[in-house]
Amino acid sequence: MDRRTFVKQTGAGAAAATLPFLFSRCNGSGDRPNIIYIMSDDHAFQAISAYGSGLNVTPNIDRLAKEGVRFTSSFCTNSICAPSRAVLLTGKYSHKNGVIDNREVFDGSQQTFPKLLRRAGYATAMIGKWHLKSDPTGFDYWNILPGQGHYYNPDFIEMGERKRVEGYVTDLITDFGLNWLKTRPAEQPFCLLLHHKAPHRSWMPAPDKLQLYQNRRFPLPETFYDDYRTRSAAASDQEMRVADHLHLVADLKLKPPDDADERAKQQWETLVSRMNPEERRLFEEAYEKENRAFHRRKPAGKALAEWKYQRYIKDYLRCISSVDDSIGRVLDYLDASGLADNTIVVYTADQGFYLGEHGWFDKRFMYEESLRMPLIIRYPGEAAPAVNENDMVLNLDFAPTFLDYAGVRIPGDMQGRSMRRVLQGNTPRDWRRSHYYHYLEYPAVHMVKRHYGVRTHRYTLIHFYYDIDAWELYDLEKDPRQLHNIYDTASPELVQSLKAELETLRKRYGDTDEFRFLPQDPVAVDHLANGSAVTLKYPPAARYSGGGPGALTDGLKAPDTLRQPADYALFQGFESSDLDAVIDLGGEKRVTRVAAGFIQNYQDWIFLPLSVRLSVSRDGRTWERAGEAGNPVSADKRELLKRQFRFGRIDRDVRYLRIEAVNRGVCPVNHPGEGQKAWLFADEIEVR
Ligand code: SGN
Ligand code: CA
Repeated sequence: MDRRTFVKQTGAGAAAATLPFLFSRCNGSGDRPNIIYIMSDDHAFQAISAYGSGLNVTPNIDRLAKEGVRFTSSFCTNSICAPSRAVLLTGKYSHKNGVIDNREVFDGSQQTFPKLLRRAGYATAMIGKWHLKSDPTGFDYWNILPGQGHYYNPDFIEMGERKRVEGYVTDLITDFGLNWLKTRPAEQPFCLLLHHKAPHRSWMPAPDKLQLYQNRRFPLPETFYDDYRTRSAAASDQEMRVADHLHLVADLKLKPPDDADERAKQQWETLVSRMNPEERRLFEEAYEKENRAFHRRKPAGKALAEWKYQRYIKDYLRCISSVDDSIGRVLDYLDASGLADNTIVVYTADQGFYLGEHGWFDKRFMYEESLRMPLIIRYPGEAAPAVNENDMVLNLDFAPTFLDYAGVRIPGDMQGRSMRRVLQGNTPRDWRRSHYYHYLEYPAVHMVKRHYGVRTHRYTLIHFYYDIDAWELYDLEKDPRQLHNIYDTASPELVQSLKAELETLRKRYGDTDEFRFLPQDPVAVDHLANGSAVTLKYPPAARYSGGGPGALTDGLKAPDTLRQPADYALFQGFESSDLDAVIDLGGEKRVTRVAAGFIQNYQDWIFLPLSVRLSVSRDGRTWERAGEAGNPVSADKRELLKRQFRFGRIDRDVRYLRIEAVNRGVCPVNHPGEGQKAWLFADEIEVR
């Protein structure tokens, strides 16, 4: 029996009184509202003109802000993509929904608000960036980007079927969204999640946006040259500085000159690989003049850092311009179709982002720029236009809010709270005055250490842990840019009360210490090269030096099975360069066997060497090949694994050994770091 016949049989009047859902249609007063939730990826509030930054103009987002409620105290609970999305769906913190970092797979069998809405009669759809690894559940229709997705001519997975689609990602997501709105079952209220990939790294603008900002010079953020002086090592040890960690080719579109090395050229090819010839021509042309000037001037030091900032911010804002256009198209459609009045439109991002503040790009930290999300909600029926500066709202609150509007009971295990009364301008007296945050993806790309903390209207208290034990405290009233950590100078009463609040929140939300770090003990090994001098042709990266030059022969090695996430303290890491090591045994010794250990960790861009070669010598001048080993393990293998490359039956009296392990150079095709520098991580070299 379908809904209509059921209503007829029970009698329209009686059903209306007891079963109001059965009467929902998408227009007209008294109906349950439709929901369009638009979320972009990494859109900083600093890059929305309604938020007053002055960087760019976003007329369509501004229009939404003028007609809706714009929040300035909207925060995420874990500032990174997949976790934020899991919080949105479940209304639960990361430690409850399982997606503590970008590496986890979302358990799609758990309770989510789209499932509950669908059960209550909503038509539901999910279009765009998903990033939760498992297939979407709870949607009548889904069409998602695999992983991070591509900007140009991307693949989409539509209801399980993967295909390449011609066009620019932001436009395509909008097309698919509008198409679904036009073809959805008209008798049901609907909930559409429209998730843009833009403006995520590597910030590739659409063909029609490439000329924007060509001759503009953006002012450097005040804190661009922050020296992190008062803060813990977490702030200085990250790897997300514009000056040092943005890649000239892969991120900043500096096409290598014709005489550049093959690797650099390969990076460029990877960047433009999905474009058709016309797109590629427009793209290369747009940057050509500036790129030529760069190669001529070869900027260094501050000039280089500032060049990088300009290129970064322009491409970022160009991507946002397409997102803004997309929002205009959605709003126009709602007007034209008469849906505007009864549709809740949300615009937000999965978290905040650094636009050069503190010298950074990316997110993750509990500092303001990445903690705060832009949030605008328009619902003409119930929410008068306003700017809400006071009420702390969280991405945890979306699920209960949508359920509340749909008249669905909010499950007791959801940890957020409905914002409905806040939107009505009638905030409950007991609305939160502090909130809890926990970031867990470390060690990993960008190397932001694990931390949790509490933010009140005035203070942020943060505890960094795992391979560090450090506290930071900021007075946001006196120090809104968070340059002065006052943890050591603040009054003990203040610190005590914030710590007590933090503990209360941890208890309330059921967060535990189970994710705390216990380093794996190294294994001691005794062998002939123990303590021998090692000369490296290419130096290891400072951060992954294994604690010093002797790391390859210090008699300590990692256990054979490594735990995820890996503790890299024992390894020497080489970024795109080979390991080429000469070991001096200090005198001739009889050598029979040699083993060299390496690891692969797909998600951290670390791969086993393509091959390992062993040579031996008595005098350090004439060398004899003593063995060569290829690598049978595919670079696509995702598990963290360790492999010993072994050489036997050497049986020679030698003083010197040379190990050459070939780094694959760049991450393979279809890897998230496709075309960018690959890492090689070496463990102890055991000689017997
Ligand atoms: C990629 C990016 C990082 C980014 C993460 C997570 N590098 O690894 O800069 O922090 O994604 O982003 S990239 O060179 O591959 O683009 S998230 O939005 O998915 O969380
Ligand atoms: Ca993001």
